Amino acid sequence: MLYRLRNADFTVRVFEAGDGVGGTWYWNRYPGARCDVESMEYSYSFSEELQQEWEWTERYATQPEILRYLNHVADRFDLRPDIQLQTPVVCADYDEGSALWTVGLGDGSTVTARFVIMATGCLSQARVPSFPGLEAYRGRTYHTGDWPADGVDVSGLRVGIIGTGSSGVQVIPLVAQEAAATVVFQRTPNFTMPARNAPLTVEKIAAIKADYAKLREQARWSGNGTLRVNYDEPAATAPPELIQQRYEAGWAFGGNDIVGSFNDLTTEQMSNDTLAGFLRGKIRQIVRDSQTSQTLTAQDYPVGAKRMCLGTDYYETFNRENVRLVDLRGEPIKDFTPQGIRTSAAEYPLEAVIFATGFDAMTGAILRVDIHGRGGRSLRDDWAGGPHTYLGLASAGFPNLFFITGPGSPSVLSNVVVSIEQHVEWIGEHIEYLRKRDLASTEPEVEAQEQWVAHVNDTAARTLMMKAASWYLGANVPGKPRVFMPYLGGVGNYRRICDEVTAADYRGFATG
Ligand code: NA7
Repeated sequence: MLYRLRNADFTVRVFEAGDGVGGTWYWNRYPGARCDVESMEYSYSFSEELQQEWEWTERYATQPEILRYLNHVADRFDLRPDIQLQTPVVCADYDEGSALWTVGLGDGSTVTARFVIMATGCLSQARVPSFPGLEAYRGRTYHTGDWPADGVDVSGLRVGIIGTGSSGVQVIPLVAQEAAATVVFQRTPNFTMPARNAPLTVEKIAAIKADYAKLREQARWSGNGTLRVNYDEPAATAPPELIQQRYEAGWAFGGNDIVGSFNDLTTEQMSNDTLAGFLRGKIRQIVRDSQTSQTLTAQDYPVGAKRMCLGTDYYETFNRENVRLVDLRGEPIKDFTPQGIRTSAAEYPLEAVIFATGFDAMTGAILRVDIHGRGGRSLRDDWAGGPHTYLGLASAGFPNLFFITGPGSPSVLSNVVVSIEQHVEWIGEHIEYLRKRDLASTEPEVEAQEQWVAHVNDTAARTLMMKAASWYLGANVPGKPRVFMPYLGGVGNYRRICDEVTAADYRGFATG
């Protein structure tokens, strides 16, 4: 966004809480942290030189490699002079008279700006649940989303890990290799696909680079922003042999392409059950202890309704002597004691506890900033019952405020780099449009916004996504309203809608 606006001759300043660039890839430094979208696709397309120069080394890039990439981008385009690090933004107030925002920074100073763009990320507000007794616990504690920069040595320790989402699935096998004992506290079993990560071959890199522009365009108009193969036929009427063959091929290929095996897996429960059954069968084949296997296969929601995880030796790790799985459904955590964790059935002495407990997703980082718009109205109050946006880009009553991959856009249900670039382009063009016409402000019309919110909800309601207590729905944060936040209509379809809004002179936006 900085690069886009600077190229259009705007004065831009970026404020960043961390002491380096990278966002998610700056904070999530836990062992095993890796992207679940393939590296050649999970990268910027805005510069042909950049995409030709940069050499990804693995099918799925590790956190250190992605962080190196983002630092390279910052240097290559000379972005650092306009990025102010170690500067959290605490509040933003809109003044109707001047049509300017006053942004309050962590050090008490303020800046004014015509436009404020929240590039705050969907998964950047790490969350430690409030367990009784936690403050009295004497061991060490870590959160995967706020990992110490100089690493953590767990060798020889008894380590507890709470949470088995994407982060837990990645960190557990590596901790188990170092720690004396690893106790995994699982509330909801996930579905984990083998990543089948491997070094990228010179031939594969060359083939993609030779065709990069075309492949990027294909991803932009796809369902989820990747080059995944999606078969356009339902599992409901497919012969069992074909179903088995596709799933076996998907399992062997690795990654989450398996959900593209049939076109009704996200909408038809019985079709989804065929995939769930297949995956449970694989887990049972891997995990030797029958109780552990049962706990790992007790999913009570459709595949994909909680984010599918990619792992390397995840299920195999539960065959290790030094790993124990605790089923929190059978024995919930009562509290922390000074020595460890106490469940309703036992006390587990632990020298360190890793919280892989996720984030206040989608809205957490936006609402952490105390934002006041027209007439002093508060965004926190306006969104108390769930986020209200038009296209996930802006909210009525908050002129000249934009969200990159905000709630109500495909965001986390897409290759987020594709979605980020689309929003950056759209916002950049809209701001240029206003400047050209000498317009001081823009904001969604309430009617257009509410129609969009209804459309986002209707689209989700037609799928199986509402059948899980997921962070997509805010269900992981006690008291958070249950509203399905990402837009499920597909990346290409969403792009077309945004382009139509632009072509229709920003239909649904009131400018003045
Ligand atoms: P997730 O996917 O939100 O996973 C968090 C995990 O922590 C999940 O297994 C939760 O169980 C568990 N959790 C959360 N609160 C508790 C409490 N109070 N007690 C026990 N267990 C708890 O976060 P991740 O960091 O793994 O991944 C987030 C995204 O980052 C991921 O989807 C990728 O997009 C990248 P639950 O399922 O809620 O029962």
